[in-house]
Amino acid sequence: MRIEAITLREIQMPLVHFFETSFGRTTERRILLITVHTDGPEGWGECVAGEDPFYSEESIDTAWYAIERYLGPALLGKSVEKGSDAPALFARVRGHRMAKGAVENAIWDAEAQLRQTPLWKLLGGTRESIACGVSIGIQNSVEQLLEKIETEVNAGYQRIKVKCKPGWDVEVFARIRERWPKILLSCDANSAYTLEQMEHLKKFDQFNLLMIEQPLWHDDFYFHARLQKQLTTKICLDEAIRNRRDAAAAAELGSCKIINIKVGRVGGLTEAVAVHDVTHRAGIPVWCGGMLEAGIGRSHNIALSTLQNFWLPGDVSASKRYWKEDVIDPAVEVSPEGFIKAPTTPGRGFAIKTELIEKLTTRKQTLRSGAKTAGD
Ligand code: OSB
Ligand code: MG
Repeated sequence: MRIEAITLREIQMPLVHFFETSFGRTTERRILLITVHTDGPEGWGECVAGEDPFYSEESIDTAWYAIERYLGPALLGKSVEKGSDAPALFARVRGHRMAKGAVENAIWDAEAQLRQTPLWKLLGGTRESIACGVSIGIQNSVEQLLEKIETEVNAGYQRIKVKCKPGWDVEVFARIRERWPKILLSCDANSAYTLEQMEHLKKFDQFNLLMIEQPLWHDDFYFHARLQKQLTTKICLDEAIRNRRDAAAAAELGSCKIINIKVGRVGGLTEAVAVHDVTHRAGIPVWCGGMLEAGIGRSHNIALSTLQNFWLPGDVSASKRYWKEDVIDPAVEVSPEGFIKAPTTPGRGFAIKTELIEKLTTRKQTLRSGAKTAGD
């Protein structure tokens, strides 16, 4: 496939309900979408970087910069056979993994269309449906949180994850367990604690949580290993795992017993599959995390989740939990038993609602082959 042009566009979409983590509250998403125009199919990718550099160093604006200046020019005019050819072309650029992932995943989408196969099969997926959980943000009151949990339990979701931080943890877990002693329940701290709170974190053990996600620093393995020795609750790393080497290191050090794979956080589908393979060999179960994606990102998450080692319910949930109208057709739906069916059509398996996307677009730029590569 010859890469003829790459379109960057920003769309803005209000969330149906605010989403709050230990690092802040989001009410509206600014999302960077990428279209890779080849001499064959057109591939789409979604950049999962947030509006601000609070989850990781990247934001929608740093991703735009990295793609416009470096990643786009590294691809334009080139012939690439497959999505997995992209990392080598991007290797010169350090970091900017969410930016890289957005472009690489669009090539995977184009490749799958060209080969007339669903993306999930191209990735080596074997599951025809994926198990779904939900991530529920910090609310204004515990009552509001309990109501939200009730809605999601009734909708069939197989695992409930609640965001936590100092002041919104053990009392909240106690109220949840009082009402639902048996549900699969986990928590996500997004790095809200330090080792000085070890005694406090030990109190989490009484609630039979499936895991505690990224309790300590976003870039740490060593102190998580120290903490894991003190807890019976399994630690799951999210932020800290950037690639397959991190996953291997975390497994060897005992920093965690579960890993959350996010396609964007590890730099695209090629690395996500590699992290999957490393964890599978190490006996560490994985699940697919989410970043409040619109439909295109959601479709890539679904494809990844069909791989064998994704046996824990992930954070990939129905479009309607976040959006009044999603940008793909059909929207992502979850069965009453809590599963999403892998699509059967080629590529990402969900059509793009181009008119809606056009309406939501607030800026757009097309890079064409022949442009100069920054740094050359
Ligand atoms: O840590 O998993 C996280 C959303 C934004 C940033 C970080 C995280 C999250 C979520 C949302 O938990 C999961 C979803 O998209 O449903
Ligand atoms: Mg997380």
